[in-house]
Amino acid sequence: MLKLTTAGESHGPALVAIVTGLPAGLTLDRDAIDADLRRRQQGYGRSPRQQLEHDEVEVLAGLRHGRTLGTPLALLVRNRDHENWAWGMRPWPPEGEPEGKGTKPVTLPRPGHADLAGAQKFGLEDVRDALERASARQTAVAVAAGAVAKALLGTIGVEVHGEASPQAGADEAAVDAAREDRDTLGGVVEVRAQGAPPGLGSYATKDERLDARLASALIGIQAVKGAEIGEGFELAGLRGSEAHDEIVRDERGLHRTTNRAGGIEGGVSNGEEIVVRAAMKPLPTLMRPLASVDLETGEPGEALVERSDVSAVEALAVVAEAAVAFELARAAREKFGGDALGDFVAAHKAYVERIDWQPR
Ligand code: EPS
Repeated sequence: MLKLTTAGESHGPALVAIVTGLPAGLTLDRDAIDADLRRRQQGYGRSPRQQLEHDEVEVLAGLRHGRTLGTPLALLVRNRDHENWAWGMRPWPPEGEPEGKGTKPVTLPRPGHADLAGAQKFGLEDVRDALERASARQTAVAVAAGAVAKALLGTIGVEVHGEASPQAGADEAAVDAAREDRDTLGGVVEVRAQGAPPGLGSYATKDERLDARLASALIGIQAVKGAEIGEGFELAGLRGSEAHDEIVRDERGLHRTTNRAGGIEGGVSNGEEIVVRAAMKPLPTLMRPLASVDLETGEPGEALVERSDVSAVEALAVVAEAAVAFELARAAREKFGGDALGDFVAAHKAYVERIDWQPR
């Protein structure tokens, strides 16, 4: 089955991803993957780090002349900033280091980051050992994997797109004001998937429920504290007669007159557009730091101040799109199988014919 494993620290040499379970024969487009990597780097309020990085995918295994081999696909995105951190973030102990070139240990954890809990959990004296992996820099390679998932979904007519929600996104004026105040912002993003057939996921267990899986994929992204499927929290305040999507039969088969369920009922896709949202908390690295405690001395102090974003909501839209795409591709691979891409596409075709359904 489709699986993603990633590794990499924010200022280490590179981020890597291994995707297993892809069918053989899927054509990948390097430009399309890089375009998503560039989209992730954009947005108002990003850190100056984004001027240093020019994220591009390198493929190390699983691809031959642009087509997947059905073997593990290994992706790599380099951290250009590693050059500036090499003295502090080398994988091996530095030798012959010039005097004074070590990294000063971080001992003042930031409220809201994984700093304190990470240091306690892993017995770390330098909080940097926790924050480097907890950093959202890791999302770069997850977006590359998401672009691969989108290519697979594209073969069965499924398209996924994420954007910052206009109601709760951080507009430029709000970002400027927050920067002026040395503060940060969060926001809400929305991901929509068109063309997903009914029947992805299942209702039997939480591991199979597509809504639970998408919520987990979204909450699994750094700084996401809430996830919503369809009208989500709003449904709780409606009557049943107002909340559910009536069933009709038209020239495209069985469809709904509304889509408050966000395209998922009982943990299974129902053939309508899949609509999910994620809420991002304000980023925890503050230029005007909150109170903390120095883990070395036990004395009160101010939390670590380090270059960071004021807002990364627009980046989250791309990251959430990738996460949703990966989970939908995983569910589609479960449903339609296929060691060879042709088997996957043929199984999808036979299925939608059997259930007499066409996307809107
Ligand atoms: C991040 C802190 C910042 C962000 C980083 C995520 O790192 P830096 O201090 O190196 O600028 O820029 O995000 C990225 C590097 C990226 O590519 O998205 C954090 O603490 O999560």
